Amino acid sequence: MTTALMIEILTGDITKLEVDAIVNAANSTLLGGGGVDGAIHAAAGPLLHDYCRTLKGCRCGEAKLSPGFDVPARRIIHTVGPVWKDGTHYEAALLKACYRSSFELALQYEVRTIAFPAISTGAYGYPKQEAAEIAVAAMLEYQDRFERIIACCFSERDAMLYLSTLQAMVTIGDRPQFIPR
Ligand code: AR6
Repeated sequence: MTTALMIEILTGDITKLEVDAIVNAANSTLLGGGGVDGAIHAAAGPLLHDYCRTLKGCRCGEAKLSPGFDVPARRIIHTVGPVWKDGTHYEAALLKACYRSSFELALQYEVRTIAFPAISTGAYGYPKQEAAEIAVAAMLEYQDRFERIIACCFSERDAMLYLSTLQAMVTIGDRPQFIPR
């Protein structure tokens, strides 16, 4: 039996996506920073910063929710990825926890369409291939409970990495289960 995957791989700016929720790769203060966090705060406007103050930070691997304010997404799920050290500091478990916490929070708020950036793979230095494997595994685990799960990559190269990772993970024997959308 072949089932359609609910996972889409896009290249682009996550702040532009019209989905129920976008995920932010934040830091533990939740008060903004560079990378995708900076882009989300810039696009959502100063009310996001004010709101995030009330959240009182977030621990690595956990997630907190805010409204989308001026971004098209209705909600923003802020999660804090691990800083890559050498792979022996629970980085993989923490990165998995980011995806799971974000999905669980999304389910609590009846989010049906959700987009993720490649958490931890920028300033936090997580190796991209390993991070993509963790991201895709979590997306496959939750795909039945969402209408759309978007992996929003910031470069074509990152998108190709996600695509090959997804294809490798859903190939049963030599029969690919990946259905491009
Ligand atoms: N849309 C989608 N993806 C993006 C965008 C965007 N607009 N901008 C960057 N990326 P990073 P981290 C990609 O550094 O590694 C911040 O300062 C980027 O190419 O944003 O989790 C926070 O405040 C990369 O693939 O997040 C923290 O201090 C991915 O998003 C720290 O950086 C993640 O890169 C978090 O570091």
